[in-house]
Amino acid sequence: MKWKNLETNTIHAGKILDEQFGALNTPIYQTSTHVFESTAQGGARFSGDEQGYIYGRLGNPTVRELERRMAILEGTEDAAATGSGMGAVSSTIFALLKSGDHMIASSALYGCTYALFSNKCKDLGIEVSFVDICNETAIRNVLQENTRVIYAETPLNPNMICVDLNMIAKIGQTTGVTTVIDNTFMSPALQQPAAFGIDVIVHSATKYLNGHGDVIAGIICAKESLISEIKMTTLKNMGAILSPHDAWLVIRGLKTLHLRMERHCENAQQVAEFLEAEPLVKVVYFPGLISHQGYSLVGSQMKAAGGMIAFELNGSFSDTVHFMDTLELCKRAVSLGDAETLIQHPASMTHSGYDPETRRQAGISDSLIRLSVGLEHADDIIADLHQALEACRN
Ligand code: LCS
Repeated sequence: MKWKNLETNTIHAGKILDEQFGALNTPIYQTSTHVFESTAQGGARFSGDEQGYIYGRLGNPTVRELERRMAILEGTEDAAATGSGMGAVSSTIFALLKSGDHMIASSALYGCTYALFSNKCKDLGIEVSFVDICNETAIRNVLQENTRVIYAETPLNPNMICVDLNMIAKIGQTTGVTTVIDNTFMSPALQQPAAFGIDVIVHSATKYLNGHGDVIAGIICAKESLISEIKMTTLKNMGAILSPHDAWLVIRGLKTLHLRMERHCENAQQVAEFLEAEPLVKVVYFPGLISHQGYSLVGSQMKAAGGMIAFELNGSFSDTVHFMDTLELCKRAVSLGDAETLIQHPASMTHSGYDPETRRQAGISDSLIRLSVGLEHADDIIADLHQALEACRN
């Protein structure tokens, strides 16, 4: 059942009722396989004549509940849960593309997605054009007969550039190319790409969806036929499936998604305004600032600006390192979307897989710092940033 408001859906929608015991919380079906009543039943499940569970890699009731919940939250027909965000990206891409096909992707992307597209896709004979994905002409200029996929994140990891979903969807719809958006930085609480006509939404559920820094997981949301194809091909045969326990942790996280996102957004707005007013900070990239490229999309495409900020210091690389090493509350860690404020240096960490020149062209400078603003009191986060900036002034 689906309710009118997302706040209710994050808690209730897609829940599979426990008819036997009436458990409020979804049980963790921690089982690798399912018993058939008869040989004939086993055969009927394999042939598809009878619905039912077979083996954990092909489906699990707890994982299924997460999938149902995410399909409702993203507004797609169905969803498939994966063992990581990269499992979602790779299972999608290899279901949609084969040797000889062409894909258009954003030049800035999460580092491992970029590595997958630039290395493994190439090895497998899939051609990828990396472009400025905000530029409609640049996209149209590289469209080919064999283009099958347009792929982007919005906001882009790590430089926070926002991509116009209407523009991407329109190109996909007029050319028949499948559009894929990684919605990790926003979550469906702030942005629902399917509502703009995007075909496939992928997530690292490790981040905001789970929100507690205790699971690695991914989700693919799309129409039923594509999800079924992904499940029967790349997911089943390449095996990037999610465990029942991890699915349960993400379901638990989802119940507070809307509340957590509200606080992430409020805190990030305050932190971004503080950083922008700081003389030692050269530039702040945050969609909630009027100076930001994506500001006009807040309120139209995005319900709010989110909890992620990127910024650069006025100073050398060693000043950046000194600033980061002086922080006490903000934790030096990759990942994002957790209760704790996390800070990282993309050029040496998440995006170190780029060659330096390509990275620079993708708008990821050596002095860029990325902050995932947590759920602590905003004043404490700002005080920590302030004391670390003071240390750089001395
Ligand atoms: N998509 C985006 C936008 C991501 O930021 C990440 C991970 C992934 C996909 C992959 O998800 P995973 O397999 O890790 O669940 N991003 C990370 C980051 O920025 N820091 O550490 C991981």
